[in-house]
Formats: sequence, C-alpha cells, structure tokens
Amino acid sequence: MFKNVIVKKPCKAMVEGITSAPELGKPDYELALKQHDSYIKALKQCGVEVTILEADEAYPDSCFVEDTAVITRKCAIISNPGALSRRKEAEVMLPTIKKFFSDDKIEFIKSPGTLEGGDVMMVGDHFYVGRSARTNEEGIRQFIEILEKHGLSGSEVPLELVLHLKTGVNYIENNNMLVSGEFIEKPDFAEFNKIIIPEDEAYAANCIWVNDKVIVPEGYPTVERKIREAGYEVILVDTSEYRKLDGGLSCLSLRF
Ligand code: CIR
Repeated sequence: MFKNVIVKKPCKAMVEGITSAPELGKPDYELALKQHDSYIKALKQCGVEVTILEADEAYPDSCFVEDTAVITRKCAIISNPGALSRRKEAEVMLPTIKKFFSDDKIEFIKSPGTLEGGDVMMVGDHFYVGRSARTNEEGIRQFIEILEKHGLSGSEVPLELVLHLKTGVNYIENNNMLVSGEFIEKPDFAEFNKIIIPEDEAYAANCIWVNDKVIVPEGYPTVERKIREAGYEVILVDTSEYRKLDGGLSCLSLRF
C-alpha cells in the first residue's frame, strides 16, 4: 500500500519541455493545470497523503517528478537524469525527500552513471531497470548495488523504442502487468499475467496502481475495459497535455 505521493505543479515553461512528438503541438498550460488538479484529486481518492510542490520555472520538465528519485520500502535513491536540461531536478527534490527519510536511508546515483525514475519498475522488492537513452549501464550498476545493500534486488531490461521502461510496461500488482510493443515478448516478464495494450492505445500502457485502484488515462477505451475486466476499480484522468511532452500518469508522481 502507498501512504504518500509527491507531485509538483507544472510550470509555464512546460511548453518548452522535451518532446519526441512535436506534431502533437505545444501543451496548453491552463488545461495542463486543470488536468494536474484532477490527477491530485484521483490520488486522494486512493487514500494517499499528497505533498504538492510549487511549480519550478527553472526546469520545464519538472512536473515529471518520477524521474528525480526512486523510493523503495527501504531507502530513497536520488537519480541522476540523463537529460542534461533535467539533471538538476534531482538535487532540487532532495529537501523534500529528506522530510520522509533520514540521511542514512538516502542514496545517490552519481556521474558518469545516469538514471531516470521512469526507467524503474517496482515489483515487490525487485526493481526492473530499463537501459535507455536516459539511463546508462553505470547508472544501473550503481542502482543495483544500492538495492542489494538494502536487501532489495534489481535487473536490467534493455529497451530500443520507447523513452522510458514505464512508457511501455507497468505493474499493477496481483501479478498483472500492462505490456505494449517491444515488451510483449520480453522473457523478463514471461511469468506475469500480461494485459496486452493494443498499438493504437500504446500511450495507455502507462497506468498507475494506487491502493487497489488503477488510474488510467482518459480516452483509451480498450485499455480501460481490460483493466476493469481484470477486477480493478478504475479512475480516469485526462493527461492529453502531458502526452505532448512524452509524459504519462506515472511520470507525474512519486508514490511510496
Ligand atoms: C522528458 O522527456 O524527460 C519529459 N518531457 C517527459 C518525462 C516523462 N517521464 C517519465 O516517463 N517518467
């Protein structure tokens, strides 16, 4: 169960955020703010305490707090984002993490290692880490070493096509995993009950489980139906403006 969630409001500079899909257009900031409010409301419905950080105009992508840290049952690991424009976001997050963890429970990924939280998928005490354009081999090595020091484990999953591991695969507990594209056939996930995400709804592979409810992006009816059929209560949140920056539901929070 999760008790806490950290989010950060989007900043006006988000329109300059990194995107691989400029054809979708720039995000509408006012609409993004409204969608962020709905996201917070959905999280509260799941019974978590939400810490809302103010917008930070210095970093256009700073609402995507998931990339700045990985929070486990045993420790918090401050990341070292591979995207240079985002690198400092991790140290900006540190004072907030310190409110929840003592110094001996806070670890750091250090250069030349890079890692972004979007590449880390938690399955109990095991953490799958995507080797991506943002997370490198040295970052993964450090990350797994830290996990093992704290009695946890990790393994690497190379990815070729998507931005982050969790862009394409997400664990929703009870052995159920949402898998899309390049992840459908990966041997790493063979043991899970796979819920296959159709190509035309690939964006909705990024859903989040929060205390037995699943938050699903609005506008992806097949995915919504499949998750309901798997027995979950679904909460829909529109994330259209974040999609324009390659961001999904998981990217917008740290859950622990
Ligand atoms: C970026 O490219 O870094 C942001 N525009 C999107 C980050 C999405 N975060 C995530 O998947 N965890």
